[in-house]
Amino acid sequence: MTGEQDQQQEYYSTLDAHHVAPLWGVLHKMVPPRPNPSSQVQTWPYASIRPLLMQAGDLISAEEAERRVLMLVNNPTLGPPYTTDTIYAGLQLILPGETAPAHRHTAFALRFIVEGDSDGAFTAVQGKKVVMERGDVILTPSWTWHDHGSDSKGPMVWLDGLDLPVYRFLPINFAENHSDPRYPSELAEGELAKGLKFPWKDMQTQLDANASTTGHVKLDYRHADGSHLSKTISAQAERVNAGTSSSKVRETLSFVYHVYEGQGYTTIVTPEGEEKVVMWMRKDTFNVPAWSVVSHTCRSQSDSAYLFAITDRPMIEALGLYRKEEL
Ligand code: GTQ
Repeated sequence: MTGEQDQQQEYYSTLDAHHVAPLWGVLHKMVPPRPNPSSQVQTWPYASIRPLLMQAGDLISAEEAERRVLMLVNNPTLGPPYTTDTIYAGLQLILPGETAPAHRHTAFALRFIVEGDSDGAFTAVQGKKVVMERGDVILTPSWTWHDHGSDSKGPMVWLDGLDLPVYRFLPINFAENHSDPRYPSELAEGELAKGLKFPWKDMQTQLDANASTTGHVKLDYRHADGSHLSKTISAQAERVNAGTSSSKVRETLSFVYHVYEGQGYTTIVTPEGEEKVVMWMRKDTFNVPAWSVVSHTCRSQSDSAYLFAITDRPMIEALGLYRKEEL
């Protein structure tokens, strides 16, 4: 070692004790030339997750668990609550006759119904009992009391999407349990459920009406006043026409995708240039790290594919960080 290196080593070894560190060793990691999400592309095929959920159904009640959820975890780089860098997602199971007791929290939640009869499973949101059907999106806005229940005949499964990773950065989530398992509620349908429930049939009607010869339609879920579903996370739905691929796009957004209907694959090229091809079928879930190039392909020659995705668009736009590139 030269005398100069010795001096540097000695200097660095003194810094820890003063709680300082040299930026010059890590500048390009702190201020990278392009986005560098920590999450990796991962898939949660429903065929492998559903049996695990049903096992959980045998092992623990919804009441005991409070929320009987298998979190979708982005291992190995990130643990819970990360499904992708900014979004938490989990698959929640409610069995006939069960109640997931009422609570409220600062975190915002949206749910996409994956499986279940349309005859009696509900989420009660601040006094409004909203019945859930496959493909519906149900919101539980920040700090609203909510419990889930089911008087239906079979299991009910939905995908939870929450902004929990935000509270790692802003550690100011509050939560409270209600004194009773159920918060008093009355059935809310049609107009009364507006703003809390976004029925799949309405979304599919819009997607189908917009289906063009280009083969790909993407629509954001919006409130009646045009605003996103929440200030943090929101959702979109896409139709990929039979036998076609969507054009390659990258955005500064992270996604958790869920396949409502169809068979195909999504090609994802991460910002580091790694290409992953996710093969999917109905009810599968996968994530897309921010600034990845994405293209979906519907493999069927006769039936279109429909994809749902949770995104962090509201917060990214609000922070002025939204960018899009068409390739
Ligand atoms: O249903 O309230 O997946 O509070 C994680 C946290 C669901 C819920 C989750 C929650 C909920």
